[in-house]
Amino acid sequence: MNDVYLSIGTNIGERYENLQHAVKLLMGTEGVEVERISSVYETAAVGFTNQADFLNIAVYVKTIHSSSEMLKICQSIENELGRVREFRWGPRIIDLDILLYNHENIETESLIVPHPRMYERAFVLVPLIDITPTPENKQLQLAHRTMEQLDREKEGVILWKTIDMVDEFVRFES
Ligand code: A4P
Ligand code: MG
Repeated sequence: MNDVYLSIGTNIGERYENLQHAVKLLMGTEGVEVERISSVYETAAVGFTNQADFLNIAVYVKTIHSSSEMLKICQSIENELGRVREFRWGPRIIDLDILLYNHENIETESLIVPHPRMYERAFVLVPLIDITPTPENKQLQLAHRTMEQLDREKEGVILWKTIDMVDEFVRFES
């Protein structure tokens, strides 16, 4: 089994429902086990800043799928939720990014892992740290160390809903 960390973000429509929908689709994917989900954070937009705040979470899954298969699974979930790509870093119903795949460094035309911008982004690191209380590889240790230097509130990351268990996440109604 492979250990994969995903970052999921949304800033259009019913944001919490979008996250739930994406996680339910992940849970329903053969060969994918959703092991942990972070709390939900409301985050100021980074990159193109003139857009609505996001909800962001991180998810830890175990999977039999390769990294390129996982990318396809993420993209098919984005499509299923009706994501339309207007411009880079623009508003989105849902965005699923692969942060880490085992502790591999991957660089293909369609996939770069660790995600190239993850260490600059509190909206990625804060949820990731939630689900990795004891960081067991160098990439996760770097995520923890980087976040220790940052002030999450200054970075525009605010706790929106505490989540302790996967089941609780998919049951909660916003
Ligand atoms: N791709 C390469 N590596 C990966 C990876 N590790 N995971 C390729 C997922 N995809 C990866 O992605 C563009 C291409 O990246 C894909 O074709 C894939 O082959 P996309 O999802 O189509 O487009 P995008 O999301 O607009 O681009 P990108 O570069 O993924 O954007 P970012 O850097 O992820 O930024 N602010 C807040 N607060 N919260 C957010 O969630 N998200 C973004 C998106 C900007 N600002 C945000 C947030
Ligand atoms: Mg993306």
